[in-house]
Amino acid sequence: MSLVQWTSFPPLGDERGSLVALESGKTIPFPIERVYYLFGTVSGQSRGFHAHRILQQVAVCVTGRCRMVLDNGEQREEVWLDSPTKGLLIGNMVWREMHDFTSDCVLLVLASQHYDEADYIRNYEDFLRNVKNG
Ligand code: T46
Repeated sequence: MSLVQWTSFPPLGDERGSLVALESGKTIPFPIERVYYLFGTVSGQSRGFHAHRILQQVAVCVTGRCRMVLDNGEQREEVWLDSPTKGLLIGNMVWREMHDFTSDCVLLVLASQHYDEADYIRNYEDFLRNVKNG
C-alpha cells in the first residue's frame, strides 16, 4: 500500500474567490488538537527528519510548494505538496522530510495532539529500531 494518502478539500468558491473549510471527522480524519504553519522558509533548507510515535497529521500547502518524503522503514516515497485543496495524511511512525520549499510556501499542518517533544523520534537509526521492535 502506498504511503501517500490524500484528503481532498472541495473549494467552496464563487465569483469572489475560493474558500476551503477543514472539519474534524469530515475532511480531517481525527479531532484537531493543534494547528501550526511553516512560512518564511529558506531556499535550500530542508526540515522534518523525524517521525512521531502517536501523532497523526494532515499537511496542506496553502500557497507555494514543497517536496515531502515519507518513509515507514520499509518503503520510501516522495510527493509534491502544491495545492490548497489537497491534504497529505501523515500517520504515526512515518519518517518525514520536507525539501525544496518555494520562498512563498505556507505549509499548514493540522495535528491530532498537542505539541510533545517526547512524541518525536529525531534519529533515523532509533526510528528503524522502533519500527523493527513494533
Ligand atoms: C512535523 C513537520 C511537518 C513547538 O514549540 N510547537 C509546535 O507545535 C511545533 C510543531 C514545533 N515547536 C517547536 C519545536 C522546535 O523548537 O518549534 C521548533 C521547530 O520545530 P521542528 O524543528 O520540529 O520543525 P519541523 O519543520 O522540522 O517539523 C514540524 C513539526 O515539528 C513536525 O511535527 O511533522 O513540521
